[in-house]
Amino acid sequence: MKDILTAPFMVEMIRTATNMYAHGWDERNGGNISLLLDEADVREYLDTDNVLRTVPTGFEAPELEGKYFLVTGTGKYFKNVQYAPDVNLGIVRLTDGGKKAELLWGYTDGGRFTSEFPAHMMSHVARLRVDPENRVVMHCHPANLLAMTYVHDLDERAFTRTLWQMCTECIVVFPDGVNVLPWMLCGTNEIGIATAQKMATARLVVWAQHGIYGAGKDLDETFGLIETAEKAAEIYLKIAHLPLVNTITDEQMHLLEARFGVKAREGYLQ
Ligand code: 2HA
Ligand code: ZN
Repeated sequence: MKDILTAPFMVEMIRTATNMYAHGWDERNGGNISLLLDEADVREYLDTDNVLRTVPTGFEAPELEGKYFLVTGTGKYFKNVQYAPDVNLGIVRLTDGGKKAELLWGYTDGGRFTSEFPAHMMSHVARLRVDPENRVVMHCHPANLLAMTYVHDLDERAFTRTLWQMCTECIVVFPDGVNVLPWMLCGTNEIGIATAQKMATARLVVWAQHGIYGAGKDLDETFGLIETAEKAAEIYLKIAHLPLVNTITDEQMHLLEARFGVKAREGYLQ
């Protein structure tokens, strides 16, 4: 059996959490990540018959039966992941139609998966339905996107169009746009269901006055997705109080669509 701390998925997870902390997106215990693992990869590092503990999830997700996830722990600080991955991260396998999570590695202080586990698992289900390649769900609290939800209309088309207009790359990186949930109580199945519904049509879901969810096929791509939206929100906050002299027009957006082979969300451009 190989050392799990050398597994590419583990190394990438640790680097990503560290980088997110460095970006200021994950103060204290803020944020959480879940990464869907291939069983064959897990078996290179763990005896998958050795279940350490079984934890009820409080929801059902039959589509995820038998699936393995590397997940950040509840109450854990991204800042500390690199120094004690086995305390701050865990590998679980969902069983009993998703109602139970079997711990195979990690959470060595007796901890458990993130309080946002419902939103993560339900979002995995939603994204896998539209993209079988999806592996990552990532949540964090980037300051500019968060700030934007205090001063910008939360209408999804309006919010998306503003972000697209802030950097030329945006429509190329997230042509599916950004969906938005109003403020809701976090950590609940209700916000999990609502997030998953929004994930059916976009890989980015803003939680107003809280943060953002991103989904993607690997950690790098998902990080980059949030990074691009956050950069756009930063530009918005720099210019929102100034007279607007120039913008990226819809005509120019159509040129970007053609040049980069992407299709903007239906009805979002004129
Ligand atoms: O505590 O970010 O949404 C982690 C969170 C909750
Ligand atoms: Zn949060």
